[in-house]
Amino acid sequence: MKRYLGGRIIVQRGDITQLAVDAIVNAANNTLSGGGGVDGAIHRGAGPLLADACRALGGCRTGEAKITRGFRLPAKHVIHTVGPIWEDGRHGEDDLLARAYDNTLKVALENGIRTIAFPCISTGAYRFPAERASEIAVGVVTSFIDTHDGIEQVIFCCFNEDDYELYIEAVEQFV
Ligand code: AR6
Repeated sequence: MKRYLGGRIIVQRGDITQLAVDAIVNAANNTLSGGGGVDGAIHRGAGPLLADACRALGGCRTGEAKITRGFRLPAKHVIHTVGPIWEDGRHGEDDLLARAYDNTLKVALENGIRTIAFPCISTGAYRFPAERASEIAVGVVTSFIDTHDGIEQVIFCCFNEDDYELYIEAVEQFV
């Protein structure tokens, strides 16, 4: 685990469903009806009431974000966002990924969330190149927390060692 800016940014390896933070972020799809990867893990950890709560939200556009409770998870809330599916980088993917991070943080702030953990959105099933995604994620998060004191801590929760290394590099470029 690495801490930056007095602990305001943390880069760590691990399973996001284990984190007892105010909110964990789900890399969901437009239907919010569950799936594989981190989405599947979050639904398994939260239990079936999460799917009921998601159904009531009526889906989520790419780049937007919606909140539910965390149910049986240690996290109090889940913020569901939808990153872009990578095509070739010329279909607005960078901008959509940046909006997913930014809108998630806006929803967090509106709901009084102070501690939040992100997975590496879009870099699994949606095939967004991991290094490029890490730079976008870190760029948006550092500029957001710079201007919004309400967010006290952001954790970049990396499921694998490669992502962990990429995030350390990216954060060290920005801070
Ligand atoms: N904790 C933290 N990170 C995780 C975990 C976990 N428990 N499990 C996987 N990851 P993906 P996407 C990492 O595919 O690319 C779903 O089916 C994983 O290693 O979960 O945004 C949705 O329903 C990778 O780095 O999300 C959508 O249909 C990262 O999470 C679609 O996949 C994101 O990989 C979304 O695709």
